[in-house]
Amino acid sequence: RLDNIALLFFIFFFISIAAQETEYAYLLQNIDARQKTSLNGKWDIIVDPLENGFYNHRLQEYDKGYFKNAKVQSPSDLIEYNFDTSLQLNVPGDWNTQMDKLYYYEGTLWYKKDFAYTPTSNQESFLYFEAVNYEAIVYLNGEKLGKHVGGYTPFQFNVTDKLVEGNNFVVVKVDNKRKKENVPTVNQDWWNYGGITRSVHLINVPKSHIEDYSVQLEKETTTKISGWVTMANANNGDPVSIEIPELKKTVKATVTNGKASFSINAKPKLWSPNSPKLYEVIIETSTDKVVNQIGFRNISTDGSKILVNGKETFLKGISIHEEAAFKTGRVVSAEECKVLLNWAKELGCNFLRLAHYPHSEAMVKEAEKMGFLIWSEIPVYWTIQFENEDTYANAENQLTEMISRDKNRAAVVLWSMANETPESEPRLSFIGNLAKKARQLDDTRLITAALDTQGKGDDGNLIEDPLGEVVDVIGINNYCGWYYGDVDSCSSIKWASAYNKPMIMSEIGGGALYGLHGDANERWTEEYQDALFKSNIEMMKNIDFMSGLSPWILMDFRSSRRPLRRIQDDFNRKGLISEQGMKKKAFFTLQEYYLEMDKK
Ligand code: GCB
Repeated sequence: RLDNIALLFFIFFFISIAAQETEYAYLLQNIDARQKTSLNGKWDIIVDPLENGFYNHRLQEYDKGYFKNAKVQSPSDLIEYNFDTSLQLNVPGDWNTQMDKLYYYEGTLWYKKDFAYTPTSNQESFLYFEAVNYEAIVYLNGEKLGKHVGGYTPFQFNVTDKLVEGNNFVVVKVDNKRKKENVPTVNQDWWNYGGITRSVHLINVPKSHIEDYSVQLEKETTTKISGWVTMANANNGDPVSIEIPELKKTVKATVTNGKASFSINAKPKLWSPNSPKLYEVIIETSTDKVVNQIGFRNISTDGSKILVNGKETFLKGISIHEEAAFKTGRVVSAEECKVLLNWAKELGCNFLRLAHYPHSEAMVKEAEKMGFLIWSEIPVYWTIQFENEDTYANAENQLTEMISRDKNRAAVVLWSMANETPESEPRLSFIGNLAKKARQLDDTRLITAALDTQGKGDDGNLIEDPLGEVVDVIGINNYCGWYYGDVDSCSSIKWASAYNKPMIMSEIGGGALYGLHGDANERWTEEYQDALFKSNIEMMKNIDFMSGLSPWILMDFRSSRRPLRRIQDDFNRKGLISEQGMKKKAFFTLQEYYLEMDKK
């Protein structure tokens, strides 16, 4: 019996350690509107390929790591690191494009930042990271706060009891080593930019504060706005008011067990690509008040059609990686997002596939203001470990954080579970479970995944992957004229589907080096890419169940899979625009196709 008790104790002990390691709170919403201090700017860094600041020489995690930020007290002291005299990097930003020596670096790098803090009574403080690629272990004043895994979603720590009056320091161990069990796994066709790639904030909220909220049109209606607000440190019966001044609506709700639910009958002007109307929504309690700009729209399907606010809408899109034009590297500002978005507008798009991971909140918000419908994706990419439970937990966590952050964004209409995954039973249940989770968290949007697994029917390609059963909208990536088939052969390819569901051609494309001209059958020329687009457009015109497309890709982007000298030079050249902002011929071909559609 004693053994059993000891065993139980150990199990409990390990569960609580595991929970400490990986459990983070809900995400504060719309942090732009919160009182906060920016921790952006120069951070001191130490490059640590051997993880010397984390493990001792016996490779055990030890308590005198670099996170202690120790200083020499007397001349005889031996301390073999010093943040104060170290190199610096900008946050937000990837390390690869900030320092030549770090261009190919994948491993551990330590970041440190000092900041001043003055405590206020009845307040709580959160350290909020918009994204760190890939694994972050965060320490405050030498003490571990926790760990976050996944390179593209936000996370936060409640640091109220850990801040001190005056000087504080935060240290982050960032590790972007690729691992088989990770999401994404070891191979990916984009650059594994490491670092604190998005902004860091210290956010102050009242002790009794609004944690999270959802304000959306109820599924299948356009006149009923409903949702919920969750509160920290609130009492049962506390009042919450939800106000939409422009609609002259205010509803009162009360908190029960930390949550208040509400619904409002209203006739909002609906958000749509042609009229991206946002309303100011004010949520207020006796202690806290938050403001958000929220749009109301409905998204649904009818057979193979996609309906926005009940109206059939063809998704004229483009795929985008979140890389900055001209300087390359990760985007770090709304301005850099706008450069990409303006090009998509010029192309005639009403839709964006934000591939292959959740893009920054700035990207989503700017796109929303401009009227783009958005496909948002988690990096379940190619052959990840579908049989590994930890891999699943990781993917589900990234999905949860993506939905938590963007659930109030009308622009987001599709949650994508995966890209180009190979057919198998474990993969079907893995992605099936993700889809189930997504629907639990948000039943208003459509679920999709990009597939490259079509088979052959009597008369051409046949979409019959069993994953088609799971999703609401089927994405198809297809590279006729590039990875298979002659360019000329594409136009006559026929498609059929085993599912009566909308299909989005989520990728077609081919590479071209801007300024390289030649014959239409000469690879890497603009003429080849252009001919490929023309032939694929002819093919797509014949697919009557197609309801959108997002060719690959708006702009050339860095990828370590693309070494060909003088052509690729570490860039995937399938962009319609070069990384220096030069438009290739195919840009205008796709633009013309979209213009033509508008005339119909
Ligand atoms: C794909 C992938 C995308 C690649 C692209 C390519 O199918 O989804 O991530 O970059 O092909 O260029 O090969």
